[in-house]
Order: sequence, then C-alpha cells, then structure tokens
Amino acid sequence: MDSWLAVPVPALPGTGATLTLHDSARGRLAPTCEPGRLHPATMYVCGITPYDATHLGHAATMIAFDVVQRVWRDSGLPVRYAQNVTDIDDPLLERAARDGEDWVALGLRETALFRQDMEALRIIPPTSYVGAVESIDHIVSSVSKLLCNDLAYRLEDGTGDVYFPIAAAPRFGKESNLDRTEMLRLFAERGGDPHRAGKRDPLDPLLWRGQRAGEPAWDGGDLGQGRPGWHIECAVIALQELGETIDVQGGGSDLLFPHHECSAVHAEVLTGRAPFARHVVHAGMIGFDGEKMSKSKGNLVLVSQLRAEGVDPMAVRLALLADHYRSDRMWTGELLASAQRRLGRWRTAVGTGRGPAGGTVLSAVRQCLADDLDTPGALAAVDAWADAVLAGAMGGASGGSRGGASPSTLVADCVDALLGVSLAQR
Ligand code: 5CA
Ligand code: ZN
Repeated sequence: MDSWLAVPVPALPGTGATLTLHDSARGRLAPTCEPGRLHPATMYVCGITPYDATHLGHAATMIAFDVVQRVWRDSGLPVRYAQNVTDIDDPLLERAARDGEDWVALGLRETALFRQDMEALRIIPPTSYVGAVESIDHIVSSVSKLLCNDLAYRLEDGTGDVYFPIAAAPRFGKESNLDRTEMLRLFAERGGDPHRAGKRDPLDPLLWRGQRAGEPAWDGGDLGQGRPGWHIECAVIALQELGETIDVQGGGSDLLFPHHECSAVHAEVLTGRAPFARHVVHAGMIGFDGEKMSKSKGNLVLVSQLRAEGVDPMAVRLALLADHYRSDRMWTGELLASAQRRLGRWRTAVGTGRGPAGGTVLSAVRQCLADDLDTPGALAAVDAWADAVLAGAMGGASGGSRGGASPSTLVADCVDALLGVSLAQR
C-alpha cells in the first residue's frame, strides 16, 4: 500500500559511528551493522492496527525507529525498512461492529490519518509499507508449507483453524527469555487463547482462522476460507520485503511476547535459518493518567488532536525524544510545554546565524545517538550550544563569514538530519 511523503534529510559533513542498540534477546547492548557494509541495513517495525487514531505511544515508537534509520544513514549505510498495517484482525472487526461501521472504511480512514501524522512528525517513510490483506496470498503459501512439513496442525473441531506447534521450534522463548508462567499470563492478556480446546500446547499460536459467520474471509486454497493469524502476518511480510535474516526487528515493548517471539520462530522454521533478527529492539510504553496509553483503555492523546489544536509537531517530536526510548514514561502537559520552550530557544539561537563551532555539537550528537539512541544526551548537547549562543558567549562573532556553512546552519542540519526536528520557522 502507499506509504507517505519522503522527508528531505540534509547531508552532514563526515560520517557517524556504528550504532549500538539494546538487544532484548541478549539483554544487553550490542553493535548493529558496521558502516561501509555494502548491502542495506534492514529493519522491520510492527505498525498500527488501524481501528483508532495515532496516539503518542505509536508516535514515540515510530520516532525511535526513525532515529535508528537516521543514524544508520548518517554512518553511510543504505537502509531497507518495512512496516506493516494489521488491516484485518479481531480489534478492527470489534470496533467496526461496535460503531456500526464498515471495517474496511474504518481501516482506510485511520491508516490515512496515521500517514498524515507520520508526515507531520517528519518520519522517514518505510521502503515497504504493507497491509495484512494484500499479503494474504503469501501468508497462505507459508502456512500451507508449514502444514505440509508437519510444522502446523489443524484443529479437529470443524472450524478450519490452523495452529503452530511451539514444540517444533527449539528457539521458542529465546527472544523474550520469560518463564512459562509469565508467558501464559502475557499470551492470555495479548490476544492469545491458552484455553482453546484441542491445541497441543496452550501457547501454540493461531496461523489461520477458518471462516466464521459474519466475518470476512479469503480463499486459503487447501487451508479453506479464512483469515491470517497475527504473528504469521509480520513474519511473512518481513521475509517477503527484507529477506531471511534482518538486522532489527522492532516495535513497542508490549510486543516482545508473544508477538515478536512467535513471528521470529515462524520465520525461522520457514527459512531454516536462525536467528531471524540480529537485534530485537523495543521502545518503552508511553502512558497517560497513570496507565499505558492504549486504544482499548481509551486514555489516548492523539497526534491529530494536538495538531488540530495548533501544537507544532516538532515540539511533539522533541517531547518524545526528551527521555530515553526504552524508558516507560508518562505524557504530560509539562513535557510538551518544556519541549515547546526548548524548540523556541533552539530556533532563536539558530536564527542569530552565530555561535560556537557547530562541529562540536555534531560530534556530540553523533556520539550520543550511536550509544543506544541517547537522545537526552543529544538534546543536552544542542541545549548547551543554544544557551551559549543566547548568552552571547561568542561576543557576537559570526561563524558564517569565513566561508562554508555557519555554525548555526550546521547545528540546524544536524538537528534535522539526526533528530528529525526541523528548526525552520513555522
Ligand atoms: N499491529 C500491531 C503490531 S503488528 C500493533 O501492535 N498495533 S498497535 O496499533 O497496537 O501498535 C502500533 C505500534 O505502536 C506497535 O509497535 C506497538 O508496540 C506500539 N505501541 C502501542 N501502544 C504504545 C504505547 N502506549 N507506547 C509506545 N508504543 C506503543
Ligand atoms: Zn507485528
């Protein structure tokens, strides 16, 4: 499906360093792709289920992985980035039924709004933006292949439902490293069906759901009419768009188990290669009013709502970059107000055309971001520069007069290219 408009990324002098990221599977930091590698760095990020509008939790996760892409590009790596849209799944059908709306119209409307929000936040669009529905043929052939190889089984209750036996995947559990009790708890909480009769293991995930009365269904060939399970959707789209082994499998930390665990083992048994992802990367949860922000809880602050109120999307972006991407954190009015003040200070400082040499800021921002996306450190480096400019620390000297870009242009380009924040006046 269509992605959104490309974002211009200013060229910076020199190149950034190797990006180190926290890998959930190893539970520690590890370097990602070496700069200079000729084949692209590949990243798959789990996208929205479009039954409600983009909230600040989605925005924070998308911004975190946008910075991953920006740092990779700055280190000279070409990047291939795929993101899905879960445009058929239970939550979409449930919301459409609740509101008496057509599920296709609901999904299209919310996906269109998500694209506008991503553009406003200056997120570089994915190379491949792919819906579950448009991937059904590939999913059907993958599930059929698993069935033929005894890596999937049909329930014998006439529903046509097909499950994945986790016993056939020796690496099941290697991404999340959770004990079974915790797995069972999360599986039940996050869309799984541990008590479904006829399954070989309560944790076996659904691959294909046979058609039910009143539900949409597609031709699954030997699988019969039905629709795809959730985890196989992401496995198949990632394999299709990025190849057998990817550099980063990403999303919010709510997806570590069972979603990412199951997607990874689906991909691994399909390809016979492991691990599916060299890095499994999770963004922390954004909350509001003391709880995780989620469509099901309804405690949402929407990007589109802030935009409609006239809030500068660059201030929203800065607010979400103010704390580390892996920390669970609350959205507050003060967080936004503080980002608005910071944005104002940075714009004023850049607007003077003066200041201490921008190269120092660029090195500091590069160094911070390469270290597991230390955006608070990167913001502090720009703050220090802006404070020095605003305090007139250079006694009015302009760096622009000696030829080349002025320090302020270099800082503006650095903030734009690496943090995705445009300092152009609105
Ligand atoms: N379609 C699936 C993934 S395949 C899904 O989880 N959709 S979603 O709309 O619920 O979430 C979209 C992305 O935003 C996911 O990466 C999810 O982990 C992330 N996300 C959802 N809620 C939050 C939150 N409160 N804070 C941070 N990230 C969040
Ligand atoms: Zn996913």
